[in-house]
Amino acid sequence: MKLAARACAVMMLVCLSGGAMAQDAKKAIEYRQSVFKVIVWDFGVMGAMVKGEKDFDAKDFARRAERVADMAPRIAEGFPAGSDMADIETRAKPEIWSDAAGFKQAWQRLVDETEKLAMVAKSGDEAAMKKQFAATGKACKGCHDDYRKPKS
Ligand code: ASC
Repeated sequence: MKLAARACAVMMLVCLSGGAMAQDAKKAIEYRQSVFKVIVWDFGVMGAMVKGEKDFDAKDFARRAERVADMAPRIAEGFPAGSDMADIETRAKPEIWSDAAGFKQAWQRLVDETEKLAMVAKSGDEAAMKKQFAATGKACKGCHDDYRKPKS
């Protein structure tokens, strides 16, 4: 192959793989944002019950706690390497990738607290459920404080 043709082929491959990576990053961003939306759907209703804005329904609370515990482990999958590079504006801080160990720890804390919430909710003990809901909210907030940019 002539040098020019070879250079052209290499350039095309670079562009194609770059496009595929951007596509993967976009999919990961859509995935993680969807997971957070699904979590907030249930966590919001539970919060309204805890705050007394909505009647406390222990059974419904437990059903939602199960859902949240099922979603939380998925979060980490939504932040693969390179998904900070997409040309898409998000509130994800670069520390998610530069401090991957810290991010993993904060995420694991959420997973643990949501599991505990689902467990406690099975008891139907309203006070215990409210207490563990607060602990779970703290795990949400802990990660947001360190790894999420404030709303602009
Ligand atoms: C929510 C919600 C969060 C957390 C956080 C807890 O209901 O949407 O992000 O709780 O505010 O402090």
